[in-house]
Amino acid sequence: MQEETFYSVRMRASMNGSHEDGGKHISGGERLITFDNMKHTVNALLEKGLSHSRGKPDFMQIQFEEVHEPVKTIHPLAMKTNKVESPEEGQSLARFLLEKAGVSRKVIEKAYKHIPEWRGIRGAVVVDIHSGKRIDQTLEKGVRVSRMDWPDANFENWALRNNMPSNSRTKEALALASKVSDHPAAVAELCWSDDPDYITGYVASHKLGYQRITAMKEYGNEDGCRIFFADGSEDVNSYINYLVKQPIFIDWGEDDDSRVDRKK
Ligand code: PML
Ligand code: MG
Repeated sequence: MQEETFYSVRMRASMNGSHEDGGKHISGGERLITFDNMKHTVNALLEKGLSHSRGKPDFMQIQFEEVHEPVKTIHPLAMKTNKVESPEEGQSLARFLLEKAGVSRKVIEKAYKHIPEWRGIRGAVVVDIHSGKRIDQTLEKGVRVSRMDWPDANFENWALRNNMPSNSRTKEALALASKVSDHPAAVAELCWSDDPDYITGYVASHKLGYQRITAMKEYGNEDGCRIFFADGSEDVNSYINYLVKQPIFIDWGEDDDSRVDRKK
């Protein structure tokens, strides 16, 4: 029996009004914590939203709620960094990796055609690998993956062993990608940031691990992307419900890093 009570804490910040009123998305954050960490976490999320390269927010919401579902612990995906010379090379590698993960070339190209029109969406878009169509019903909001966290001490061990700076950006992105891929309907994820000063993105899947790509766009560009390619013959509503509601902790162990490219 799980004895401790956990809380989901979420932050979203925007400029020129709230998201609902058409404001520009600035920053978001999701944490899963115990009550004694509440003040610290709320302060950290406040700081995150206030000091952002996308601009100064004039709307912010920070909310917490007790989580009633039992927390599941999973391993992080194994990570690999692919160094590329240009966004063109990065995007072409991303397409190659998506295909390797099980998305057909036709569906990849269909999704890429829609990326410009999806750029205002705050969360992720879910695309069916059979039809190439968007299958979530979340419109401009997108699917907001929440209720996951990676305890600092364990993340710092991971960062040390993987020669990575222990910054929260990678921690949050890898925690999210690991949660997203740990479901039977998940096939692959494609992501790059909407922050103008951050151009590394990734393709992730259960099979390929977390494949960072060092250039996915030009500096100064504020268009991000997050697409979850899913098997639409599975129960997609239960996948989306899992993404939003299932509480997940990430826990890394020494053995987890040999898993890049392993078979599902
Ligand atoms: C990383 O460097 O591994 C993170 C890449 C994706 C960042 C996504 C974001 O900042 O929104
Ligand atoms: Mg961002």
